[in-house]
Amino acid sequence: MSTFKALTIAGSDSGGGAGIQADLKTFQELKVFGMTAITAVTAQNTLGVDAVYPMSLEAIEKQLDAVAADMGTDAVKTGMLFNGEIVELVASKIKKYNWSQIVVDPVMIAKGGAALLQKEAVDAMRRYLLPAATVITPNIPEAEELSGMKIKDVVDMKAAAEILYEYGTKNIIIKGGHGIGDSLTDLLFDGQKFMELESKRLFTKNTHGTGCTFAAAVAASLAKGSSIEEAFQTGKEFVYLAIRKDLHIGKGHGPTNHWAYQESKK
Ligand code: PXL
Repeated sequence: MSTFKALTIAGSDSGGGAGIQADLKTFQELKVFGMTAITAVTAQNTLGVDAVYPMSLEAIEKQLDAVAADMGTDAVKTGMLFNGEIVELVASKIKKYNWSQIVVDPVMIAKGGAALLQKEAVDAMRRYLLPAATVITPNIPEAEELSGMKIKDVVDMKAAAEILYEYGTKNIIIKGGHGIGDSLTDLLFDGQKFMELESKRLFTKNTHGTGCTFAAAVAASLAKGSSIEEAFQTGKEFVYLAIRKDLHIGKGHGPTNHWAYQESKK
């Protein structure tokens, strides 16, 4: 059996629900060997982010070079990149090492409002990272910021996906979790056709790290050779179950349940 590998380039969440920690847990559950390049260390729990400590560009570069020099990877997932210089560095390394299967989760703001990407870095993301991406996975507020348009419904989500496609990303997945109503639609656009996955909306406060977890599941699936449609379905199912079987940890927005997906397969 061959071993598939994925590299996450993201921030560390001391609370274990989002960021690097969510990515590694998700890779592990999907039987993909996880590697990391940490862009920032956050001090946080389910109540919020207390502090953010970005790593130096040199430290990030050394991590990426070390993984590339010896191990290589079948997929890359990017999460919290914090500033424009880090965005540019990551885009240049993806190109240099000819990495493919690139999942860009354009993380911008934590639930409590802490900035995980500086405002001026959004432009760098559009310019450098989107053209390198196999798929980007914004939620509705992130898709609004990147596309420059307001999104109220699925028709708007489709229009925003078409705008984002023009930035050179091969596939766009806009997640509908920030919408309203009892059901929600996640949307995939590959430049030609749309695929919609609908589900019941789950009402719980324990949704910390859902975006990271979704993108990590997509990256793990692509690492294993799945099509983008299959990866989209796996990501959706993984996160749906992780929210439905939530763990009730901490007093605020708790983490999701990363082992629910595998338990459902037993
Ligand atoms: O879910 C977005 C996110 C990504 N990365 C890190 C985070 C968060 C949200 O809090 O802390 C490190």
